[in-house]
Amino acid sequence: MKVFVYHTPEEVPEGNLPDCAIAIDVLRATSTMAAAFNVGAESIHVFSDLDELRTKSDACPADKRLLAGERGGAKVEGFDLGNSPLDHTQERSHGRHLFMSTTNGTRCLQRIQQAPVVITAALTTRQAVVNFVLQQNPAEVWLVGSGWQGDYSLEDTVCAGAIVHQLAAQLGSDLKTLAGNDSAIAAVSLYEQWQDSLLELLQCASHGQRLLGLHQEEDLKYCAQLDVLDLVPIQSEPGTL
Ligand code: 3SL
Repeated sequence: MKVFVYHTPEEVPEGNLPDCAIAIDVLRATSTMAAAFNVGAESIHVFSDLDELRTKSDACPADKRLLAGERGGAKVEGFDLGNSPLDHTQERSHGRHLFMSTTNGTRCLQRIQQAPVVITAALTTRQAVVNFVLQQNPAEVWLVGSGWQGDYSLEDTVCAGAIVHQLAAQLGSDLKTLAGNDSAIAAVSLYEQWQDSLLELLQCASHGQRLLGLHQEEDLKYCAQLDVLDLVPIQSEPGTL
C-alpha cells in the first residue's frame, strides 16, 4: 500500500485515480457528515450549486429531507440546517436524506468522486477509517484535505497525518515504505507534534479562528475529538454517501 497526502483538492494530480480516495474536511463538512450518519441519517447528497440542490431535493418528501448548507461559515438562508455537527440529533436527522452544500468540503469530494472507492474522514472517525482501509487493502490511497479556498488547512492535514500514523503502526510498516509522497511524511510530523493538543491546533488554525469569530467554540471541541465514532461514510454513487 502507498498513501499519498494532498493538502488541497487543487493539488490532486489530473488524469489518474487511486484505488481509494478519502476526502477530509475536519472543520466541518466531513465531521458533520459522520455526525449525521451516527444518529441514523439515511443518505447525504452533496451539491456545489444551491439551485440544483433545491431542485433535486424537491423529489424527496418534505418530512424525509433536510436541507443543510453553509456559505462563509453561516447557514444558507431558508435551509433547515447549517454545517454544524451538533445540529444532528436523533430527533432531527434519523431516517432523513440530507441535501448538503458546503464551500470547500463539497469541492474536495467532487474532485475525487470518480475513484472506485470514495470515503470521508474526520478526526472523530480516524480509527474506523484506518480499519476500513486495512480491510480493503488498496494499492494506492489518496488522503485529500479540503483546505480553504485553495489554501492548506492545518486541521485537514493533521487528520491525514493521524490516519497515516495509525496505518503505519497497525501495518508495522515504516513511513519510508508507506508514504507515497513527502506530504504524507510531513502530515505525520504535524500529527506527532500536536497529537496531545488537537483542540489547541484547531483553535490556532485560520478556519478555527474564523469559526471562533462566529461563536462556534463547541463545534471546534466536537471536531477535535479523536476516534469517537465507529463509522465510515462511503460514496454509493458520485455525489451521494
Ligand atoms: O468549506 C466547507 O466545506 C465548510 O466545512 C466550512 S464551515 O466550517 O462550515 O464554515
